[in-house]
Amino acid sequence: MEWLRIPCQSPILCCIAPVPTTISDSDLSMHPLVDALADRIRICRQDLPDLAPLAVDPDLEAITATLDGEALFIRNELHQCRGLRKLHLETARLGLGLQILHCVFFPDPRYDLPVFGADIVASPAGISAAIVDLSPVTAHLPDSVRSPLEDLVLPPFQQVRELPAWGSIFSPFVRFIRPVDAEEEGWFVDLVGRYLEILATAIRQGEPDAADALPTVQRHQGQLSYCLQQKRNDKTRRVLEKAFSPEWADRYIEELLFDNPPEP
Ligand code: BLA
Repeated sequence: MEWLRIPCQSPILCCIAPVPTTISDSDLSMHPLVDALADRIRICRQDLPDLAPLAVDPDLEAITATLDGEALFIRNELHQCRGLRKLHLETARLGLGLQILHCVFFPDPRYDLPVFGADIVASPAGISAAIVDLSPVTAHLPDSVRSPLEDLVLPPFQQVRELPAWGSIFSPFVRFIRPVDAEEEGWFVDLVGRYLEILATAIRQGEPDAADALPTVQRHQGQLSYCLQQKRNDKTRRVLEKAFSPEWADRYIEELLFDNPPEP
């Protein structure tokens, strides 16, 4: 078995893929929407105040496997910045041509900020799910976020999908769609860019509360609930279990995807 080290942009990243003999471009290429959205998220992320890389457990940052001769990999990027305790961007190929972009920016509970989340699921049949939200961690979104979201003009996506039951964590501004063509994919990337601009503005305007202040404690609780609800998405777990193993999937979900927020 040969091992291939795929060069990545971030110093904290690496991705080591076991490959049979050679690896072709098509083994590594991603759906254009996955690449375009990852690029847009990285551009927006770069402008966030006090951005710094976050250390990841080496076991979880370099993730690879093969399934039926196909190279599987997960690429993780983790950062922190003012107002956000953990910015996680993951791009992955997980077997049967399944490609995932998973992105969650978790706020520092001392700040009155929502959770930013975006997810794309692509297969050879096309994009099945594209979702973006700024999700509240208390009963309501902060005004600094709700008001500009209300002013957004939404593109006329043709196929809007229904949220699953665990999706009660999302805001009224969640967009869950299946883009029907390249134009709609472009609209989705721009929409995610707008959500991130709104978050960036709120981050710059916000001031932290004390770690033991009641609103901080309530926001910590709210973030915990967000993580618990996300863990009820069986579809994520099933894909990871099949590509790796149930034990590995459990650890990945509990320790990296939706680890409980530390006490503020
Ligand atoms: C659905 N998520 C899915 C599906 C798969 C994954 C295979 C089913 C596709 C479909 O319904 O069309 C898989 N998603 C993953 C995997 C990862 C991932 C393996 O992120 C990570 C390694 N999911 C999130 C986040 C959101 C999210 C942050 O992780 C939203 C902000 C949403 N995914 C989400 C929703 C569905 C979904 C709402 C549809 C679930 C359903 O209809 O039951």
